Amino acid sequence: MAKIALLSLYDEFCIGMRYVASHMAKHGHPCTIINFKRYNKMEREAAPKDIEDGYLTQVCPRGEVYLDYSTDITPREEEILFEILSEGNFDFVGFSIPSYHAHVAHKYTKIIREKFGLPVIWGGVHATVAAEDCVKTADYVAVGEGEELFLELIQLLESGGNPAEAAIPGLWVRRPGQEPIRGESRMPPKELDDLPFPQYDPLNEYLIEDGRLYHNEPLVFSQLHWTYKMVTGRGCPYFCSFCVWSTIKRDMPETKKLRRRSPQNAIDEIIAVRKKNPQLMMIEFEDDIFTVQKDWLDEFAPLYKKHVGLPFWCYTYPAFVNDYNLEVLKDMGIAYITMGVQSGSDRINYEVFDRRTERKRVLAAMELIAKHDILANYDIITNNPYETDEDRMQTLTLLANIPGRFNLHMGKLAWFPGTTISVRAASEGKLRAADEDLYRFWNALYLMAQHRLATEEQLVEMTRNEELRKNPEVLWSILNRFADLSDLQREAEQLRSQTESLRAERDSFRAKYESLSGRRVVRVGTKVADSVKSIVGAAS
Ligand code: B12
Ligand code: SF4
Repeated sequence: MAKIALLSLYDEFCIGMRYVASHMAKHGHPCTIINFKRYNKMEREAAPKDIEDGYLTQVCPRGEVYLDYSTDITPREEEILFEILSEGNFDFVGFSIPSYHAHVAHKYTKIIREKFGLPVIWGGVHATVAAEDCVKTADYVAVGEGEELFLELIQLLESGGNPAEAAIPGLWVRRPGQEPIRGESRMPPKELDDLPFPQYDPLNEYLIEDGRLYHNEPLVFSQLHWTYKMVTGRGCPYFCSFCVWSTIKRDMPETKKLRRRSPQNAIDEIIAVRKKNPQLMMIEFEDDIFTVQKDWLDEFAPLYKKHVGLPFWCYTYPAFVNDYNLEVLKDMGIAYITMGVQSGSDRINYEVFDRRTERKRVLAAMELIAKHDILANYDIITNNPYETDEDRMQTLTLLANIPGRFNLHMGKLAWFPGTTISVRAASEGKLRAADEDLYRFWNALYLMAQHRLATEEQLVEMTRNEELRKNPEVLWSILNRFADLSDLQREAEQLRSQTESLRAERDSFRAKYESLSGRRVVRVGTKVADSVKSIVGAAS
């Protein structure tokens, strides 16, 4: 039987690849999961100018945070990867790739083919939206949902068949010196309940990180240890221009309808996972819009409360925020919720982002979330070359008016391959064309609005201040100072809660001692005070 290694890059969650692995195992082809580096490596620097996909930049009071995944693979980590591949005697290697890691996959695929002579198969979102790029390097590219496709491919290869002649739907085949085979698109599985749950056995997979190998040991440093990320469905009814769905719906319109698992099937997955990992503390529903179907939620909520009851997180969308949904989520134990806002300007949302959600609807949704006292995470897209000052002003005033407890997740517009906004911007000469200096100014104001460092009137006033526009670093120094203070506050809060728990421990120890010994434990300080009192009393 073929031995297969599946590699995830900087992402030990890798839900899609875990689905592929479990489907393979169900059909007699167990796969070894190798997590090459873990999720959440951040560099606090601006994106290197020479990296084409420098689109992973977030903006926060410390400045711009570039999610740098490509520069910290150490020689030892590389060596460990090669040792595993060599000792495992694998026949095939699969990679799961989002676009932002494609450069890492290109590099290692070439090395793996040269060093081990193994065929390499790519799947994942980048394979789906940019197969043309993938097939330059990967031997086989799985476009779309990969469970059935990967099984068919491996079965064919095992039986000595030639994938270039087999016309497997969804499969692209590299042919050096010739045009690649570009497979017809493939319909995804209709019934998600028929798929086995994603392979999840963290103790039995490999993780290469910190210059060493983690295997057969709990990954206590990883979110995977205490959070379980899952999807209860696939697909989204929308097609926002910056999102992967805009590409998929355009290129494969027949393949992408929202499909949902049955509520019981999703609950069974969580129950099974908790048996393997009883210390799980949090469930994260990665569905694009968890609240999209009322009937589904109505059925799911009581099951979740009864059989799971853990705090959870999910995404929502302004059109699916209402009192009823929020009550249900609150009753289920929601910890926090994320909602896309993207821009405060209706023009940008409608005409550029293809999002038909009015600003007033967004604000109403925020009011409701605040009313239910749910912690919110609002996504904002900045550094957008289609915006005018008027659009930016709309975002600024929206941010200044967000009610309730919230965080902002402010990311620069990401030019993912194939999205309608990338295609449009390329044809209009606007790709990566945002005025970075101007956004240095506006982003600082956005953050000041978020953290309530100035009133709406003051912020609007600042937008008219030419000196500040020319020198936004003044604003950034305030923001940096604010970040320092927030860090100190957080530390103080931690110390306070540690002191509290130590006190509680001491009190319970004291109570136990007292009940065992029948003696009252008196604080030393009290005892000394008593003796002083008695001496003083005797002397007077
Ligand atoms: C869950 C999720 C995460 C999770 C976990 C990642 C994961 N892959 O499990 C976390 C929180 C870590 C995450 C983070 C980020 N994410 Co994310 N995430 C998602 C999300 C919402 C769901 C993914 C999912 O599970 N889908 C369901 C599964 C079943 O589908 P699938 O992943 O496509 O897998 C199928 C196929 O692709 C294929 N397949 C997958 N792997 C393989 C391997 C082989 C060998 C084969 C044959 C087939 C195959 O078969 C699978 C099963 O059918 C998607 C949006 C979406 N709806 O897909 C965004 C998405 C993948 N994320 C995205 C982004 C941008 C990010 C961040 C950069 C966000 C940020 N700014 O911080 C970070 C980067 C993190 C990192 N280090 O990788 C973009 C990627 C765009 C792109 N072109 O690459 C997406 C598509 C969102 C979007 N709407 O555009 N994300
Ligand atoms: S609602 Fe979210 S997941 Fe759906 S298309 Fe828009 S950005 Fe993508």
